[in-house]
Amino acid sequence: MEVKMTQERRDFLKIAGGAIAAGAALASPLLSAQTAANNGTSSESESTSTQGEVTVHQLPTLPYDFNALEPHIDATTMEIHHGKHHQSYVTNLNQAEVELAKARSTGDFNLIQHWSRQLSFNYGGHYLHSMFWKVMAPTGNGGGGEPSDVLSIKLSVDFGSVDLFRKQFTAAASRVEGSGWALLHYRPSDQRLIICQAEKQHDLALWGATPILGIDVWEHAYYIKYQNKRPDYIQAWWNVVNWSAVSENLQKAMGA
Ligand code: MN3
Repeated sequence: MEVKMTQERRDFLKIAGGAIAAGAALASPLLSAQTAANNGTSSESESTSTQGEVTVHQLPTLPYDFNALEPHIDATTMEIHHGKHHQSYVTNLNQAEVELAKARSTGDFNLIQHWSRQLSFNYGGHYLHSMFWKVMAPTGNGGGGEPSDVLSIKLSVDFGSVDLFRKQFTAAASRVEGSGWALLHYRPSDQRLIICQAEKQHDLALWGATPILGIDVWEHAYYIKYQNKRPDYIQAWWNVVNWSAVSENLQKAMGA
């Protein structure tokens, strides 16, 4: 991997570092995306180097211990899910970024379909898992219970009631075909919340809508404890939903 550090890049990092130190509370995938976007105009002149800046994505730290979500989600599942599955999305995402930069350097775009797909799949995995860890918390210590008043009102307006929201979300999660997610999104075009499914990490994704809550229903998320009983896992999962994190996600998505 050859990534040359330009003066422009060094200057940018100094500025970005200051902003981060000042407490810019951006989730790591969003920060990475922004860093990449802000660097989109920088370029390298040497033909032997990778072309354009490459973001190095990192596995976020789990905000609680592996056993913190028991008995609803077991420690072994959490350890493998975070340390192996999520890590592999981060590793493969970084590889895709480097390979795409190499393709720009060499002008060889023969594998563009493969690496573009790897970028979508693994960025989807990194983004959704980064959110997933944060929208869960130990039961009775941030997890479970009911949404805040403001979020309850929003859910009631958009779905009829909080109970109807839960029913639709549970049904969507139960019936994802194969591996995927149920996701609650904020859609800015009409300022409402909508529920959708995602297959794998990215298929059926909605453009312009921001996920604020999601449940991973890949078998790796529940099979050790629940085997084929996905509905039991989904019911147990409601006990660890961190509603205040969901409210924060909504505020961010609304630009509030
Ligand atoms: Mn997963």
